[in-house]
Amino acid sequence: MKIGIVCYPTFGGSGVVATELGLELSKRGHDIHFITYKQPVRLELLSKNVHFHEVHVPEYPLFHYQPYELALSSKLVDMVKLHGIELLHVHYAIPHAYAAYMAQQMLKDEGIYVPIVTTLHGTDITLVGSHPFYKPAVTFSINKSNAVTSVSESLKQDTLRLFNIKKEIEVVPNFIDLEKHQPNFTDCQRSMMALEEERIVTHISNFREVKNIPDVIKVFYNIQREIPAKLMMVGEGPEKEPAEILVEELGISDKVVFLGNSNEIDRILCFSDLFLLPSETESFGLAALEAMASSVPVISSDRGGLPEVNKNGFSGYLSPVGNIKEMTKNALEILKDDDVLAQFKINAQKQSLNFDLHKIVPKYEAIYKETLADC
Ligand code: GMT
Repeated sequence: MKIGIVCYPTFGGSGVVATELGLELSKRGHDIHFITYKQPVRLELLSKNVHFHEVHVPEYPLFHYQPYELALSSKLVDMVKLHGIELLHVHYAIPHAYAAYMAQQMLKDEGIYVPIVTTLHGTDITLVGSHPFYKPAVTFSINKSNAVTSVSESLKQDTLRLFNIKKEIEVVPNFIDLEKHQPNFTDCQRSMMALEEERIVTHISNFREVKNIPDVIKVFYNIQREIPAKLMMVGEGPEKEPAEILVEELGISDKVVFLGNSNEIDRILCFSDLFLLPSETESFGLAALEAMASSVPVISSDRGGLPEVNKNGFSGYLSPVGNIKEMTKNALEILKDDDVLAQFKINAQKQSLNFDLHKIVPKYEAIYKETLADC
């Protein structure tokens, strides 16, 4: 199939999932066209059947806001015609599903029909999309998509609760390429980061408010009072600076390393002992899955789709949002004892097998085939 993928090309989970999906589909013989404003971060290598088409939005002083949706829908029309793209898979309702619908209508006028598959990732529904300013457009775009998927059962239920949805929503969980997380393939340089006796605790995110960054630091603060430990903070975002200040105030600057955005997540996870994700909500928690695939147990909140990913008492522990005391207790239970840690590491990796890309990607392929057959 010739598939156009529209996503946010940034470090966010939706862009990562869309990119990994496109790459795997290309390996399975499909012709993949990424259409977005920048080359997606994990799309390092373009190949015979992986293409990238950049959406340009010319700066014009008359426009207070440059009309990205317009530029995107025009680009979609051009690319569908030029490359014979048969189906558009858009990740994130705003504005991708909306722009795709406009492209579909424009193409219809020229006698071309291109169906749209929309994947909901979470923030487009729970945090942004349900805002009254966007709600009518999001509801419309979802209902007009030919097929709709969500990355967890929890997100599906949120979508049905928050919007008037008339379309069937199929849950297709996020996935992981387990080969990329094989310790044998990674050059694990633990000694560069910590002393032999120190446990390494890691947090990876885009440092937005929803991630509850202060809770990451508070839990780590409690951990390092009990056992030797280091904290790796990976990512960039608005909450990073306040986090650096909090670390300074707590007097633990020598134990916390801010690494910024990284394309070498597997290398960092390779020397990590525990992953912290105390978010206010997560529709899925891809970062937690990546940690587990690298045999890193997870201490997370119990919100959204996290209980579908992290199994309490097996791959890590779940706690109510903000319960620093319980998160600390559980983290120490895992970290204090070598044998307990070793068992949780095995379990975490085992749990990640449920999300093996070889199991999940065929589900998208089946949805594409069904959608095309229905047109
Ligand atoms: O979590 C973020 O801030 C990024 C966001 C995104 O839009 O990329 O992530 C969302 O989609 C990911 C991929 O499906 C999920 O793993 C994240 O849980 C979800 N984030 C939230 O729901 C807050």
